[in-house]
Amino acid sequence: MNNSRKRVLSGIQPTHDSFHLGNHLGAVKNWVAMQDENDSFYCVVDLHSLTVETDPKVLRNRSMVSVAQLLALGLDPAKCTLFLQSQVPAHNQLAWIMECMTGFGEAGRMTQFKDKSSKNGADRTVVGLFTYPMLMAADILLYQADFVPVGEDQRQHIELTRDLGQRFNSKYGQTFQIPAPYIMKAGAKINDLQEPTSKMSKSSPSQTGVINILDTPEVNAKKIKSAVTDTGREVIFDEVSKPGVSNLLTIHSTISGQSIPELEEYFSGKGYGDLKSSVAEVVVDFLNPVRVRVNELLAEPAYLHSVLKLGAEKAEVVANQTLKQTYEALGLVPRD
Ligand code: AQP
Repeated sequence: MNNSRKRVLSGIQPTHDSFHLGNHLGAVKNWVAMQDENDSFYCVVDLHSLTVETDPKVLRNRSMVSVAQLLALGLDPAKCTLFLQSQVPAHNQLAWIMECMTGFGEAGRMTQFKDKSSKNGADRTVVGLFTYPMLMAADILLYQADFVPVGEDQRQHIELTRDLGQRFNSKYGQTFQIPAPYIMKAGAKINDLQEPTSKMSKSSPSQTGVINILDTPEVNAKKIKSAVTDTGREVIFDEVSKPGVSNLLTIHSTISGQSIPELEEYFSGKGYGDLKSSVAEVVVDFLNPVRVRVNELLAEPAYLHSVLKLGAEKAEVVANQTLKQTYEALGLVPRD
């Protein structure tokens, strides 16, 4: 292996029957772009998804659908290591160490925890949601990752991971690489089509503003054509006064590769209806072959399992090495 290659780690939760366009444009698109030049580890973080109670059959199915989507979106097991988090036990083992390094107040300040727990109320919020960022820190630090490609919403969790890694290194000696977030400007936050000031989210109470990768072209085109737009008529990128139009332009630009100024020029003199039709066309053309490929892959479960087995074996070599160093640094007595 070329030693100048950087180590990359990222993960995605199998919390829904389909990923949405925000997951792809904010995260997975960068994973695909980074697999050629870097030593990349990508995992479906099924343990994280246990913070939401799910029927076991549904969870198993969603994990496999997630893997199929990642492959269909362009991850290549010959170029990256693709695995399921639960198949590499070192994640849970390092998570406990991270929990013992994190202050209670520090964990309570995580905005994702505050948002989700305030929506559900204390009695329906599990402790796992509180410790979620420490498991995420373990996911990242185990692989000595240089970069973590994520959407903007995950920036705070990466900051915590950096703090925990630095804290450990300064107390117990150099053990962890300190990772940097890798957040592309374009696509870092795709917003809900009906509420264009909130992020598109799998757990959004209404799915009418969420473009699911596995929905039919008709459903997705209809959602885009019903997107909320703004006052005025001009197609101009301005996130403050035109959040709906700006979100549609971002979606178009990140998929078509045309820059925002090019698109503004193209749509000058045209209306919001033209913009929506064009976005619908670009999105549907992009998603159609992905959906077909996902269905082909799901018809080959043995292949999907073989990809995951190989991925877990490769991941475990790196993860176990880091865990061993961590235990030694802490003074835990080795068995052999
Ligand atoms: N709207 C978004 N725009 C850009 N990036 C996004 N991501 C999520 N939503 C957007 C990025 O997708 C990656 C995987 O996300 P995840 O499923 O692990 O977690 P999430 O952020 O919790 O995704 P959701 O859709 O919001 O799920 P729920 O509703 O279950 O919490 C991450 O890199 C994330 O930044």
